[in-house]
Amino acid sequence: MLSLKEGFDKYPKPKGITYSYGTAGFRYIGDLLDSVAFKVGIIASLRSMSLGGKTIGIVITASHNPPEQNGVKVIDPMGEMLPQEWEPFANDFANSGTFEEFQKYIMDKLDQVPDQRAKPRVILARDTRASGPRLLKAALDGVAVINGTATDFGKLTTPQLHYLTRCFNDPAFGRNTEEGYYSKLITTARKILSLYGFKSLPEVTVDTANGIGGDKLRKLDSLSDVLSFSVINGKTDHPDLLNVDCGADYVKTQQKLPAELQKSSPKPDQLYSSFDGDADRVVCYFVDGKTDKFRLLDGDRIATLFASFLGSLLKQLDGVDITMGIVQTAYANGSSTKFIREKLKLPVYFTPTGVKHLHHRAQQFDVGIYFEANGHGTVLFSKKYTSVLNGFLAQATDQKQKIAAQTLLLLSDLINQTVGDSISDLVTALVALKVMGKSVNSWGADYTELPNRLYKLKVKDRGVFTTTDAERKLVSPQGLQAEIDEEVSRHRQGRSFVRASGSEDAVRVYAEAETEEECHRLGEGVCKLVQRFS
Ligand code: 16G
Ligand code: ZN
Repeated sequence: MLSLKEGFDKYPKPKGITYSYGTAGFRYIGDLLDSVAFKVGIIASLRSMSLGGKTIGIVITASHNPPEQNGVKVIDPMGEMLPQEWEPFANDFANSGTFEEFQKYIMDKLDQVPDQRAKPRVILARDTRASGPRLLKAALDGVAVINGTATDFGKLTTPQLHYLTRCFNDPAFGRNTEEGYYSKLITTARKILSLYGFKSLPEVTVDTANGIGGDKLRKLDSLSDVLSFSVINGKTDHPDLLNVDCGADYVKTQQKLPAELQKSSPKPDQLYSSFDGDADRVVCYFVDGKTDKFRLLDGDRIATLFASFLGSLLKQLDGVDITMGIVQTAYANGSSTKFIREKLKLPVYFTPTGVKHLHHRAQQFDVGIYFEANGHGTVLFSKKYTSVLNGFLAQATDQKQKIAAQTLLLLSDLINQTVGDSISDLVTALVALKVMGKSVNSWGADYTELPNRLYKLKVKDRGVFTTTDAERKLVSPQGLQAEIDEEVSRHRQGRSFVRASGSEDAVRVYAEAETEEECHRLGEGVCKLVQRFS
C-alpha cells in the first residue's frame, strides 16, 4: 500500500499549470492530469468520509472535447454534482505543489469529518480515451492512500455512473449494476408502451461520436425487445476517432449531418440522433423530404417536446396540484421560449450556462424540465409529484385519466433524473412521439427557429466581462451593454449577449434576429464592439 508521501511523490504536479474545477470537473490534456486524478481520488474519499461513508463517484472523461483531452469529475451521493462549497478546496488541493501543503489540506478536511471511523467508498468509470486507464490507476491510488474502498466499473457513459452512484446510496432508485440500468429503462419503456397497446419503438440510427455510447447502445439493443438502435460512428475501440467529424457537438455547432451520414444519403423524414463522447448530450435531426434540407432538433426542441408531452398528460388530470417549469439558458432560441410561453402556456426561467445552475433551478418545481440548447438536459420530479399522482390514481375511475397518471408516474422512472442522459433522453423522446402520434416533421414544425450565430473572440482579459440577469446583460466593461442594446434595437426580433466562456480563454457573442442577414449584421456589429477589448 502507498503512503501519503509515496503517493504524492509518485504523482508530482507539473510546473506552471493551474488546474481549476469547472462545471465539468477538472479538464486538461490527458497526459497532464495524473496528479489531478490522484488528488481527485483523495477528494472523493474525503467527501465520502464527510458524509459518513456514502458512496461517491469519479468519472474520467472530457465529454465532447478532442481525444487527447481528458477530465476528472466527482459525483455526489444522489447522483448530483460536487457541491459548490467544495470547489475552492478542490482547486487549492489540486494545485498544491509541496508535500507539506498537500498533507495540511488533507488533515484540515479530516478534522472536519464528523465520524472519524467512516470508511470512504468510491466507484469509478471512464470513457474510451487512451489516457483513461492511466488516470484511473492514479485515482485508485488516491482512494487507497485514504484507506478507502474503490470499485472500478470499467467503461461507462457519464450518466450511467451518476445512476450507479445514486443506486448505491438510494437502493429504491434501481439495481446498482450496469444491467440494472438497462433493465430499469427497458421495463419502464415497455410498461408505458403497453398502456397504449404498443409493443415496440421504431429503430433509430444513432451517431455515438465513436465514444462509449456506441457500446452501451448496442448492449441495450441486444437486451431489449422494445428498443432498437442502429449505431454509426460506433468505433468505441478507436479513441483517436472520438468526436472527430461526428457527435452531438459537431452536429449542433456545424448545423449539419455527421460526416459519415453526409456520404451515405440519409432516408428522408426519418429521425436520426447524435450523442457526445460520454453520452450525456443528445440532439436529433432529419432531412426534410420536401426541401431536402437538414433540420436540427436540438436541446430546445427536446425541452419543448417533453413540455408538450408532460403538459398534455397533466392537463388530463382534473384538480391535481402540480407545478411545472421549464429552465433554459440565454442560448435557447427565442422561438422556443415563445412557443413554450404562448402555445404551451407554461412558465420559462433562465439561469447562467452550466448544468449545475439549470439543475438547481429545476429542483424548485414538481416537474422541472431543463435543457441547454447543446443537448444536455433532463426532467426532475419532486416527491410531491409521486404522492399526488399515486393519490389521484387510487381514486380515479376514468380509464383515460388513469392511463395519463400511470404514464406520468412511469416517466419519472424512464428519465434519468440524476443528470442529462443521451440514452434515456432519446428513449423518452421516442416514447413521447409514439404516444402523441407525432412525426418528426410535425416536431420540426412546432416553431421556426430564429436565425442565430455564435462567435468566439479572443480578448486581453475575459475576466473583465461580468454579467447579470442569467448572463443576458453585461455589468462590465462599463457602458458596453448600452452599446449592445443600441445595436440590438436596430434589428427586428434582435437579441444578443456577450459572456466570458467558462471552459476556454475566450468571450462568446450570441446573436439572433428575424432574418439571416439581420442576424449576420447584428452579430458582426456586436463583435466589433467587443473587439475593442482584444
Ligand atoms: C460545460 C458545461 C456545459 C456548458 C459548457 C459551456 C457541465 C457538465 N458542462 O461544458 O453545460 O454548456 O460548459 O461552455 O456543466 P462555455 O462556458 O465555454 O461556453
Ligand atoms: Zn458530455
